[in-house]
Amino acid sequence: MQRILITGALGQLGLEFIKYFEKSDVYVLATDIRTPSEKLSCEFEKADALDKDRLDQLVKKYKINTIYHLVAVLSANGEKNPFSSWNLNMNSFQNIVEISLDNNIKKIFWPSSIAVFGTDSNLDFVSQNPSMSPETIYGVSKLAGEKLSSYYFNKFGLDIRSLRYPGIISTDTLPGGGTTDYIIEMLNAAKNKSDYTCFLSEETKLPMMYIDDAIDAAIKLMSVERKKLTISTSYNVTGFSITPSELENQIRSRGFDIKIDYKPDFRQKIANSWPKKIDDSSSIKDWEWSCNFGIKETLDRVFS
Ligand code: AKB
Repeated sequence: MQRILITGALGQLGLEFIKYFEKSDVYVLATDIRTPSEKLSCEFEKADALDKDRLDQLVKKYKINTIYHLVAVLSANGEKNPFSSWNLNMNSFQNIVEISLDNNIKKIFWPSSIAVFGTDSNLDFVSQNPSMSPETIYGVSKLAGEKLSSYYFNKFGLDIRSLRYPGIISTDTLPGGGTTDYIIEMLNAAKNKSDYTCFLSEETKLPMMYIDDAIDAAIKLMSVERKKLTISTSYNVTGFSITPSELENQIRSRGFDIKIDYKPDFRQKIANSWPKKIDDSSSIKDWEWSCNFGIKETLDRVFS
């Protein structure tokens, strides 16, 4: 039986993984530095991912054999304090690696991001393995984690699996401190019939993915035989690409008449260094990834 530890469980992805696992036959221990605002459907322990001893005790106590390590300071928040962001992103990663080696953890899921690319990467259509020069501390830490994942696999056989997530769209569970957050803010503004000021310019195209596809992709990647995986860093995945003005048009075509202004801030520079479109053919080939939610399906779900 899978006995899963989720770190950073109260974040956007964590809460959705908990919902997903509720329907399946696995044991889940959720951990976070925060306290849940309502009762979760699984066991919860408050834990700081920088506290290696505490995590190690929990892994032993709950006989964990699989870890979803989701703790991270995202791109925009990361720029406010690069040193503490690096510390959290990398040292929590290293803690999970050491604990996994000590406790014979079978598999780890660790999300990477489109933030690993940079203006050297042919941003119009980013391939799986282009030249990469991330411009945020978040991107630098994700790229370092990718390289370490490959190193630990080759050195110790440690099975870390990873996806380079684009912006993830969920309106029930909110992200925090990302550059792609505008899409969720604009959708929620439409739902709440309130005005919205977008922090990116109208024409900023970025790749996005509906939350169900994000969860589905991780579960698929985690369930495939390791020998099928040709990439030991992180796989490109994508749903669809969209600009704020295209999203605004889509929202209007569904009858929402909200006022949207554009006032790009420091996050514009981050977005300018990120891909417009992603080539996810390696994921399609290696583990039969397919996306179910385009913009239409995503908006049908968001506004249902
Ligand atoms: C962010 O905007 O920082 C994240 C990401 C794309 O990794 N949503």
